[in-house]
Amino acid sequence: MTTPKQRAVGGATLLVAAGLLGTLGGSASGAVASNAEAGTAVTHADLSPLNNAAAHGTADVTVNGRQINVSLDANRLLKGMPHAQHIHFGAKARHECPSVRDDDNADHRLNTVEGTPAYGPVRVSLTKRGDTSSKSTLAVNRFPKAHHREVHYDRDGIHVSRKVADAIRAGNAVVVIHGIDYNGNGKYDFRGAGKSELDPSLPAEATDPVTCGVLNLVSSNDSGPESGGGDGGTLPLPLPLP
Ligand SMILES: [Cu+2]
Repeated sequence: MTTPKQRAVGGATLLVAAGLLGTLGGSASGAVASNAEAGTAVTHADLSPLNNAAAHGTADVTVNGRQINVSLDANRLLKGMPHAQHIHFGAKARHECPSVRDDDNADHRLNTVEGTPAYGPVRVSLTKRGDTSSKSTLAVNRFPKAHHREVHYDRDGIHVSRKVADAIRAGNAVVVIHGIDYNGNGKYDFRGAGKSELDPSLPAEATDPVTCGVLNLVSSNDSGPESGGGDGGTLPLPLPLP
């Protein structure tokens, strides 16, 4: 019988071993993918308001290899309207939510593009059905509507690229929900803030970000080379488990 403490010690030793292998076996990285897909990582985001909105919520994303399960709850959104929601990531982004300092044109609102240096481009569209790639960034008809000003969203088995899976595991991905009623008239309209910078046929109110949170790692049962940075090759590890 293995106690939790023993397992924890074993895991720590494993990390050290994997780190060494990562240093020594740098050239053996070709077959890492199968290892990288072995573990499960649980991540969580607290969604905070943007653009002086009241919207907030939580998002939980579990990564299994290149598949993710997403559970998202948000409230105080614009009632009855669809809200685009995505996982954003950019290798050169800051991996955080934007602040007033990102308001490049000083118009006192953050549009989606102004937030990009903070959270990067759309990588996963959290649609209710069908495509979940960045092609569905503005697939208005397939995003949840905020009945009672709330969104409760669950979707399992969303396929993502290895890069995106790794970014989520590393705590570098950001959940963003869009759609904000600046002028408080209960709908998305052009009088609120003009045209969207993403699609001039849409009001900016439909695409500006309303709440945002970074997905942070909660737990992971990854083992082997993946824990050491994913560069350890496929050599069998000497397992120093008790
Ligand atoms: Cu987005």
